Amino acid sequence: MIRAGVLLRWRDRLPVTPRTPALTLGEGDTPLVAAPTLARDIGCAELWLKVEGQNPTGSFKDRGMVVAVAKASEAGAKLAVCASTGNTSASAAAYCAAAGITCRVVVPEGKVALGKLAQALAHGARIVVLRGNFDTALSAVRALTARGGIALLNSVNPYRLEGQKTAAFEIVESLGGPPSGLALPVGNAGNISAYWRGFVELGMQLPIYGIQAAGAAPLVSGAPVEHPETLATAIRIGNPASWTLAVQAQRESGGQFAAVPDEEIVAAYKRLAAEAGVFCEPASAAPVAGLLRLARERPGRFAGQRLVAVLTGHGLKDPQAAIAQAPPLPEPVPAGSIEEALR
Ligand code: AN7
Repeated sequence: MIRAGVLLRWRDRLPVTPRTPALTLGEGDTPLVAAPTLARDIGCAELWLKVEGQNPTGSFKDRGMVVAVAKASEAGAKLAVCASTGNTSASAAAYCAAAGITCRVVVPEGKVALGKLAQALAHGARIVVLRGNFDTALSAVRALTARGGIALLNSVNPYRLEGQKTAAFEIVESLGGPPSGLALPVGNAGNISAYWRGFVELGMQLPIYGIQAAGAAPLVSGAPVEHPETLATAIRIGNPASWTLAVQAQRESGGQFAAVPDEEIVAAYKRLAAEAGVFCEPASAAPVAGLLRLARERPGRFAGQRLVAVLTGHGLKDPQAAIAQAPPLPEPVPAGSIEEALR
């Protein structure tokens, strides 16, 4: 089967014109995978994992990036830039490569998962490592691109959210209707805003649970966090660009923001891989940790419900996190001892 991609499949719901290039790397159409043991502990009837790590560059960013880069190309852009905790830069680099646009990415020093940097480099983007965190990097590229001539590929680019809303359409299509509720990790808050827009466009209302890491939870505390910290580096963001839209999504959907400590993110990360067979990056386990926590705080609240957790990025994005959580490799054994070693 040839994968149509987001622009072709959802063209009637996207800002596509006859001059928009038919760009695709086969993004979208990601699976919903059942997680029965986690559903049991959350106390819901069904938990479905929307496995966004199966997008071409391994994260949900591809849905919006294909639209943003196609529109930049349509407008004649030659150079594009983004600030990123990693996944945006990998996605931007790949789509810019395919569209023939030069790409530059700005990442905060130290805290970007290696798989993501490797991708951006492989796709030919030049990386600028900025002293400071993601919030500093985003302000810098926003100021730079405001002067014109360079396309900005962060989710403050409205085409990004347009593309990302297609995940909501797919979920409704796959389940044959809206789920009872949806949980997702929140960093810069673009994705929660995009999902909400998707459901609203379908005339559907359901609670959206926006889960943040406890060390980077400005939407839970209601104030920016100057020094965000979490092992879920993708969502190590202290001042989300789409703050207002995210609060609107939470309020109008009847949902909630919640914070989960890193230990609970890691526990959910391990369970997703070991019990559901889905290896995601740490940030992507936050919504499952969040649902488990909300269920513990008010037992029975999800009874009978059909929930969806959005697993935003693939586990291979952050091999260091995976290795840090795994037991050490055992000593090598001679071939003659294999039977004993495998027992
Ligand atoms: C795996 O790549 O911000 O709330 O620069 O990579 O829409 O920001 C990544 C964010 C969740 C949060 N899960 O989404 C970036 C970046 C993963 C992510 C989020 C990100 P938003």
